[in-house]
Parts: sequence; structure tokens; C-alpha cells
Amino acid sequence: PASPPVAIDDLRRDERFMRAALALGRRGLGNTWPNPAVGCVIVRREGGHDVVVGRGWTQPGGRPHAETQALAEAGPLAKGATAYVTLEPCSHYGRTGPCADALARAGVARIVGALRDPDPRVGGRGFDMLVRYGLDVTEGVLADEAYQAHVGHITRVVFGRPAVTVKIAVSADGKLAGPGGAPVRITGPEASARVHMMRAQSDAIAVGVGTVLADDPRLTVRLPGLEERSPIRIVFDSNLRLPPASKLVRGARDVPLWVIARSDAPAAAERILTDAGVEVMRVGPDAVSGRPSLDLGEALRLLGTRGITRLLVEAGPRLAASLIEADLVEEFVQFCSPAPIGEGLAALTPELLAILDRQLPNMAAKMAGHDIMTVQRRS
Ligand code: AOF
Ligand code: ZN
Repeated sequence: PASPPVAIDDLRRDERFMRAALALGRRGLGNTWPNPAVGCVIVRREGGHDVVVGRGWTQPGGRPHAETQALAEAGPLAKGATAYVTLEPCSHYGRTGPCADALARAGVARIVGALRDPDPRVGGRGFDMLVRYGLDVTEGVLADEAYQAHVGHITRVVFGRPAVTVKIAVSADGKLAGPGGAPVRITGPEASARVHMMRAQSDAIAVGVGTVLADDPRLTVRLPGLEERSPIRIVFDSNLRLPPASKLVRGARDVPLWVIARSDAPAAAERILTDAGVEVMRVGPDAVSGRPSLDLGEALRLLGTRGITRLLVEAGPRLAASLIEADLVEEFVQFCSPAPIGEGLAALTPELLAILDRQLPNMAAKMAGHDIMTVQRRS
């Protein structure tokens, strides 16, 4: 027998509500580490209409979870409803019981999930529990979008390090700065606003010490309403050359500043920075490149153990090159201005760009004012 006709609206319903859950989850990006920023929407069918009765997203610091928030809003209306979650509901006992239990206890009839949670405490057990409790479970709706939303959590759980976004701004003639690295305004205000938004959605922002010496940046979020969202600031500084008078160090008591040095960096420099409120961490030398720099893989794993899931690197050419050569980049974002700047510090070599294109073949582009913003990802 032919299957009964399905309205287009029915086919698209799951995607529509999963998109809403993804949008809610994004509110937490940069703010929930070490936990993922999950979104949840609870929907009831009433008189032939879909009604959203609960919305939730992971709260600052990672708790309460998204499902708890959405269930609290839905109250008794969760009974018989469908819950859309961007990540598998948890199955482990944290400060409260598993979200899978809470959903079942509230009488939710159906769960639509985007992705399995690779956290070893969950790893499929959340969905399994829900099936055992008799809920109807659909997995894999908008899984690619959910992967992007949770790439920080996934990279940390699977590889023990944060997901890395490298951001650079280049002039039309491929320069990152003026002669000798002197700072030059390259991109316009729309690009700056996007960079500040990227900062707000990151757990931490990193630069190399060369950028501090050339630019003396603050690396805070300066967008109306988002000033409170300034992430941890990190400087990769093999030999502890970071000037105590830099804006970063002077602000270290307001926004945390972590400096990652090589194991043999001078102890006296460490003491001065520590006294200024900076946290200094040490890793081994870079054995691969032969450069007198630090082991970036070890540095990133250290950040992973500290709970960082999303790291934005505002890189100069050397740091960008080292990260690409070590294949440690999940996302490469480039703002390209329409104007040349003439003599100056060249961006990435064609060889490096070719490596990057192999590592991150998936490219999207859009305009940011007069500048072109390209985003490259693994897939
Ligand atoms: C959910 N909903 O909103 C989030 C989840 O330290 P805990 O007990 O809070 O657990 C953290 C783990 O829970 C985290 O590693 C991830 O596997 C999951 N995050 N789960 O059901 C949420 N943020
Ligand atoms: Zn949970």
C-alpha cells in the first residue's frame, strides 16, 4: 500500500525547530566552557498548530543544562511534547541528575537530537536511556550545523585541545602590517565588529608576543551590550618578553591573562608577570619545526585541561604558519581589504596557503563592509 501523503510542513518541522534550538544554543558560545553551548526547544501540537512551550540554553559556566532550563519553562506542558536538542541529552550524574531522566520524568514523548555527545560519560547512553524509557528518538537532524556549533566541545573531548580559529586581516596586496610589522589599519569597521563578535563567542583569545610588541592590543570585546563577555587572554611567549607595561598586563587583574612560555624561559621575568596578576604556564620546546619556539600542541592540550573549548588566535604570520604546519587549525578566517598598502609584512606564503586549502577545503565568503571575509573549514 502507498504510504499516506505527508505535508511539506511535516517534513520540514524537525529542521525548523532544530534551527531554533541551534540559535538558542549560540547564545551561550564563549560563556559555557568547559561545557558545550547546547540549545533546547520544547514543542507541543495543539489544535493542529505547533506551539513552543519551553526554550533553554546552557547557562554561564556550563550549568544548568539547556534541557533543565527548557523543562522549567514548559512545566506541565512538557507532557506529550517533543524536545529538540542540539546535543545528546546527558546520561551522567553531575551536580544534578541526567537530562535524559529529567526529560522522561516530565513526560516528553519524543526527542529530536542533532548529534551524539562524544563525552565518554555520555557517548550514546543518553539516547539509549531515552529509548529504554519508551520515548520516540530521532537522531541526526541538522547534524552538520550542530557539529559546527559544538566543534569546541568535540575537539576538546576527542583531541584534548580547544578548536582553533585563526583570524588574519590582509591588504589587497597580501600584507599583514607595515614595514617591520608596524601596525596599519587594514580593514573597516564592519570587519572589526565581526572580529569583536568572534571574540565574544570564544572562550579565549590568543596572540603571539610579537603582536603584543608591535600593536599593544587589549583583546577585549568592545561591542555595545557585550562588554562583559571578554574571554580569557592568552599570549604565546617562549622567552617571556611580554612587557609589564603592556595594556594586556596592566589589565590582568580585570580580565585574566595567561602567558604560555617555554620551559627554560627566565624565572625573573615570570616573577614580575606573576606579581602583576598574570598566570604563567610552561611547556616544552617545539621539537618539530626546529624554531626556537614552544610546543604549540602541548600548549593547546594544556588549555584543554584548563577547560578551554574555543580558541580564537589573532595571528601574525609566524604563529599562523606554525599552527597550520602542525595541522592544529579547525577554522581559518581572513578579512581582505580592497586597498593595497605597499611595502610591508607579507602574510602567508603560497606554499602555506596550499597546505591550508588541503586541510580546510570548505570555503565560504561574504562581504563585511568593503572587506571580503572568507571562512575555511575542514568540511
Ligand atoms: C546536556 N545539556 O546543556 C550541556 C551538556 O559537568 P556537567 O555535569 O555539567 O556535565 C558536562 C557534560 O555534559 C559535558 O561534557 C557534555 O558532555 C554535557 N553537556 N549536556 O545534556 C547541556 N551543556
Ligand atoms: Zn544534561
